[in-house]
Amino acid sequence: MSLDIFLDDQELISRIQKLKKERNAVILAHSYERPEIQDIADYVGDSLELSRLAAKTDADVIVFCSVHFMAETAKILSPQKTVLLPAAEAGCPLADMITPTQLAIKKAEHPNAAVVAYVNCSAEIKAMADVCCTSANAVQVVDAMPQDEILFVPDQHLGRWVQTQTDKKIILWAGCCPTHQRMKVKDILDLKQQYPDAEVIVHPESNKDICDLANAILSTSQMLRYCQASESKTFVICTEMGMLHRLRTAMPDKTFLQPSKGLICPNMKMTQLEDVYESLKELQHPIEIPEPIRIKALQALNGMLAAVPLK
Ligand code: CIZ
Repeated sequence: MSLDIFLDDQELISRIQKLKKERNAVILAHSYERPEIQDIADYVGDSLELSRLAAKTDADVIVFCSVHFMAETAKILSPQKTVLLPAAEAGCPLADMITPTQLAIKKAEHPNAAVVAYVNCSAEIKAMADVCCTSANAVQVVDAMPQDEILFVPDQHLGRWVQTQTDKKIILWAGCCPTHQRMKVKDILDLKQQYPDAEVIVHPESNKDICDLANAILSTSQMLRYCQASESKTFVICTEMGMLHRLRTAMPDKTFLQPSKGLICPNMKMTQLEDVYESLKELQHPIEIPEPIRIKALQALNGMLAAVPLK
């Protein structure tokens, strides 16, 4: 272990800034990351927004403060760049709920179905899909497919919500995000009693009973825009608690609350300032994807952009 990790935060931040210049690096942070990581990032956003920024930037090194599948998505889009995941162990339980073998079996059971893969999955699963989607564009992507049957992987709750918005037949995969599953109806109703004017904003990875309480069901990037446009002053935000820092930073005059004593994704909280510093200093941990898998995964991501061009 390097003695550098005993540096105080101010010293760490100034060394991170210096190394960033020397390496010609850019720091990206997902909206679920710790506040201090969001604050040092060049950009904060959802996984696809950040990956697209990574592809556009002139930086040689992308420090992607997030979980493994997100940094992998950036590498799929930018193979020539060095993409680093500061906390090597930061994974995603939802992404781990589907393996290539399991998907191959399910595809054989439903030969006429198009496979639509939520971006929260590994490069191998993206490579086996017909197209990818995000929580912001899942309905449009599904509707754009020529097939009437859709095998939607790996999040059952996003798939179930898409089913309420489309005439296509959605075949669900049994995956879920353990963090979103922790929310309780009673906690939201208690907050609503305390703040009757608050709007309840729910992420579509949530259970149906939580979605049923929502004023709006939105991805993280949509939440930001919705709260900015809304005349409401108070919001109950039903997604990982890092999003509250993002919303409070963008709208200091509005109030953002969380049910269930705060929802924390342990993987998203793994990245600390020390990890970002070590990552830039030692160029660790680089993401590598075998080229045949990367090319196929890229086709699925490009398929999504062709179906629903990003604004
Ligand atoms: O893809 C993302 O960034 C996630 C996990 C959620 C969202 O709604 O943006």
